[in-house]
Amino acid sequence: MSEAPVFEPILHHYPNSPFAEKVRLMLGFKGVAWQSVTIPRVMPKPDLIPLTGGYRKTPVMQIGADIFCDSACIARELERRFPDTALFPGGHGGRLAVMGAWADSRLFLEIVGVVFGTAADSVPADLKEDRYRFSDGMIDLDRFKADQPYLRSQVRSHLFWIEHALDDGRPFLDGAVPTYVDFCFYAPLWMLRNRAADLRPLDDMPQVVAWMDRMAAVGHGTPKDLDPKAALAIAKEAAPADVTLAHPESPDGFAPGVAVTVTADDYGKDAVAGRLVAMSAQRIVIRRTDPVVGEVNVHFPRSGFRLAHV
Ligand SMILES: N[C@@H](CCC(=O)N[C@@H](CS)C(=O)NCC(=O)O)C(=O)O
Repeated sequence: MSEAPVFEPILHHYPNSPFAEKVRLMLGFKGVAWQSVTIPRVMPKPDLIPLTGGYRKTPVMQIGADIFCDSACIARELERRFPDTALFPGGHGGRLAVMGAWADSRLFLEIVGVVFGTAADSVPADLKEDRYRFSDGMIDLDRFKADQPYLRSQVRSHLFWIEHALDDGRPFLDGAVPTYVDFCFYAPLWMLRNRAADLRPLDDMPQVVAWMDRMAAVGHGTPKDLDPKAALAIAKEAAPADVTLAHPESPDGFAPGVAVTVTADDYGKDAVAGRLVAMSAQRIVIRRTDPVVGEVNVHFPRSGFRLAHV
């Protein structure tokens, strides 16, 4: 990628999003100066959609006119731009990515099931409905409520995996210092600890609790609040980066230059349309023009995202 003028990362997020907590801590870990835009937790998100072209999940990172969707893509971009204090220390990137993906999908969704199912009767109607629609019925609080014995058994089973991963006294999951997996595992457990405290899920998990305290101590750094409209103006004034990726490849027959849509394959399946600018085994980059922000690049991970011709 060619180096554009230096912009501080802007995180579009809201306080109690676990995937946002994953990214806030990664920013704190890397000691990166960053700016914070608070977005709504349900649709509509009028100051986010002009940047992403339709992707509405939380969080989204903006750097100038480059927009990074999904915490896995954000992590790789932070590592590329700020390689000191590595999230993926040499030679271990693949293994850490596999473990992180398990926490981002399986562990996250079963903890969502426990947290939202336990709170089903007190969750505001707009949030309940929004999440049901957003996930095509996958996030169904009444079903989660009815399925609590199973969901709690799954979370408990997996909490013991994490408890025992720390048995040799290591302070972090991969050893002496935090790596990408710590942030991925911590985020859903942070949600569980804060929002299902009455269930006392960590009472017999002393090593998990001590590790969580170490992770919380990483902190978020010192973000500066930014007005959403100012973030839109930054994108409009900036030019999207020229992107060249190593290992360009297209097993599915797509080539840079063609018109495509990009869609998450799990939930929040809002298609984003644009012209394919670059792709690799790890990333999809499309260029789109928006009346509010002008030309922007929107970056997605390759894993978990579907490309389609328009
Ligand atoms: N794979 C995505 C998942 C993000 C995700 O599911 N975020 C939740 C909040 S923690 C979300 O988007 N909820 C709906 C919303 O915020 O509109 C990532 O890693 O960033």
